[in-house]
Amino acid sequence: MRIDVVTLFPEMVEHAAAFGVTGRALERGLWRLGTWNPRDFATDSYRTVDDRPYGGGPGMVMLAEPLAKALAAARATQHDDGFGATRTICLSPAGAPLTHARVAELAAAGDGTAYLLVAGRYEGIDERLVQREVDEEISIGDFVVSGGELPALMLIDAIVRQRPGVLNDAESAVQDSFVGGRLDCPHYTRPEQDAGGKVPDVLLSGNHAAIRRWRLKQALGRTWERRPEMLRHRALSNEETTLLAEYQRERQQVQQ
Ligand code: 9WO
Repeated sequence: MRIDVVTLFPEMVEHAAAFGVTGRALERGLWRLGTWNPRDFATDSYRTVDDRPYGGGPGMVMLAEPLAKALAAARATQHDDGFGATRTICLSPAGAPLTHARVAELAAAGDGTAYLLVAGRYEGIDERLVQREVDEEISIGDFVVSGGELPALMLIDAIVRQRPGVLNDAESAVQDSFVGGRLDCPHYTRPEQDAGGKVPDVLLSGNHAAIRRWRLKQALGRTWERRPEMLRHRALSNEETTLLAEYQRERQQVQQ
């Protein structure tokens, strides 16, 4: 898989992607990153990439032409490198909300797939560029940030960590919790006792069946407390129903 990003701040994307799981996967050749600066495609001596909005108002709008040229150069390179089926995605609060299912769908593409992400700056991008060149708009949440780079990096991280061979076994296990439509259980490490209290006894018991049940119960209980709508979207197994009922009963006892 190859991911290209059109951005006024290519170093920001390259630097952030070089850390941790995404960086290790880059080094191992499990994906490739390209960045394209629209400023390099501006034709005037000032290398202008923005202009004032028609209709007036504050701020500046990204010019369509340097963006279109950057996108064309990125697609040509993707094609020359043997990547087909490019999908162009713009990061915008007006896009479709990103979900685990959406990430899984994007990550399930073949090795020969390339994505082209557009990260805007200023007040926005000329709408004609979006209409002509962008296949889909994705939002990572109902808030506004200063540019599309951080949302693009979040999308990249979420996709790359789902690619085959990227996570080791331990890392993969953590991820399974959200895939299962519930939140993760609480985690503890040394020391057994600190100012915040004691580690739950069951985790020190060595009883792996009891530990698994406790973790599943905590995960279901937290999901019920914090994100009840997640539980309405899936059926619970008999074991899960029993564990959640136990959690709810214990919670009631604490409150009385
Ligand atoms: C901003 C905006 C606000 C309301 C409705 C639609 C909107 N689109 C954009 C937009 O595309 N903005 C560009 C990228 C230029 C300004 C900074 N940008 C941006 C992207 N801010 N916040 C995001 C973003 C992207 C994905 N998920 C959450 C926020």
